[in-house]
Amino acid sequence: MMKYLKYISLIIIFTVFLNCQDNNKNQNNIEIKIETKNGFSTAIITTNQKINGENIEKIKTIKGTKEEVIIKLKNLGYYIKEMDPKSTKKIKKLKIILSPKNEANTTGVITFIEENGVVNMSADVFGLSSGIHAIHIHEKADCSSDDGKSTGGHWNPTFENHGAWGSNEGFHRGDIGNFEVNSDGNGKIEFSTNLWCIGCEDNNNNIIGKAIIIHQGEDDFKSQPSGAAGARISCAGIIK
Ligand SMILES: [Cu+2]
Ligand SMILES: [Zn+2]
Repeated sequence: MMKYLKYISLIIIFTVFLNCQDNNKNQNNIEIKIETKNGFSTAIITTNQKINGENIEKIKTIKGTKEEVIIKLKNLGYYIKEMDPKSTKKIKKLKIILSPKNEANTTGVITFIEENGVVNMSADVFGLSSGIHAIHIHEKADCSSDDGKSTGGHWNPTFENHGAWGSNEGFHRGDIGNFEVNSDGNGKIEFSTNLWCIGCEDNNNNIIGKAIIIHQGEDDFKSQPSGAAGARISCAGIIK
């Protein structure tokens, strides 16, 4: 899995149409293509200029790390909001390992990938009883206690009621929900949201320093403050 993620290649194309301000009212079409592969970026700037009815095309190539390319483009005057280093396409990845709690045998691997303001979580959980189990983010990355209670309650930075994710009556930022486990005892959960981030400044979104908890039971999405999901059977701190 990790081996293949290394080969993820990103292609971003920005097209900018600018009206030239010079006296001849010549029109410039500028297309900037940025390709990022294995951390290295190539920007190809194609400029089409009409001079006396004749189309003149110029191509310029810039290479380097994504950040270097963005700075060079900015220095050339090609500054576009989406290419601002703060909001540029950037992938953050974090892998954490679940440890059993409450004398259960439940383990697992959880990967978080943040891309374009969306965090995708993929969790593989092993050693569960068949049926429905709850998974939440709890407020502290402290899995030290045998019962998992050292992680505190549900992560709820917006002070809402516990509920199903996206519910109009409110939900915690940690209310991921339930997942199903077959007779083999293994479960898989995929989850995506733009309400999380991996290590950003916004404390309402930042999942770093919190914990993933797997429960013995099912979240009823009603009981306050935690959905009556039963014992905490596996825990992982969300830390870098
Ligand atoms: Cu929980
Ligand atoms: Zn909750």
